[in-house]
Amino acid sequence: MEKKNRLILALDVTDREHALRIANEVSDYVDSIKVGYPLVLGEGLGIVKELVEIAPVIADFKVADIPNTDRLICEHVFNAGAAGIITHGFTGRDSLDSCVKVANDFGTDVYVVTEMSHPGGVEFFRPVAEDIAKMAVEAGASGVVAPATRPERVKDIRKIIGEELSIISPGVGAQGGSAADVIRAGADWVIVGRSIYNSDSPAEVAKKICDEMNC
Ligand code: O7M
Repeated sequence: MEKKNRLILALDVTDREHALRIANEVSDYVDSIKVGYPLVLGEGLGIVKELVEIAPVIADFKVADIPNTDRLICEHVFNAGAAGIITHGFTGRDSLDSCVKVANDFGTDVYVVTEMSHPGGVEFFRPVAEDIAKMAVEAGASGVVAPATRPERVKDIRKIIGEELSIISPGVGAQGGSAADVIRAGADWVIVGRSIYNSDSPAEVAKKICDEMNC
């Protein structure tokens, strides 16, 4: 993913017109659009083909299955035009290897969730987040997902993964995190949804977040 604005739009709206409107409005300020279950269950995977005309798409299916099922999911997503996919890591190395292999065949990216941003994200993830980050490096993933709500954890995870992998970081705005703080802690991109798509002026909010990160 080309690093220009450091902002990834989390497009968790559920209908096509709304999704395309928001995506078009903020396209100058985002490096990628993250599409997940809310929009794909609402409109089908075909929405990815439309959105890639506006910006590169990362498919957030938090893939978490056996290697064969993971392979099938990744193939569908990349054939639909996504430039990247988000997977879980707790399913183990063989599952992650399966996703990375498909991504390498397509020339696309895999991002692995380490610790989640919501309060419950510490309950089970905290003790294994570092091990998942290590595994992401060993498996040749492109990057990891780490919480903007806990910049100190982003710092910890950056130490483990080094400089080669990217950190994409959700939790800015609606979940309380600060874009500038988490970029300073070592994130490469922030992922922002509600603060942008629920705003009356999505482009203005996106621009403001980009300006904040100019740190
Ligand atoms: O800005 P929000 O809170 O409206 O949206 C944040 C987006 O990031 C939303 O799509 C979540 O599903 C996602 N997300 C988290 O909020 N926390 C996480 O720990 C992980 C993700 C995510 O994108 O995982 C890949």
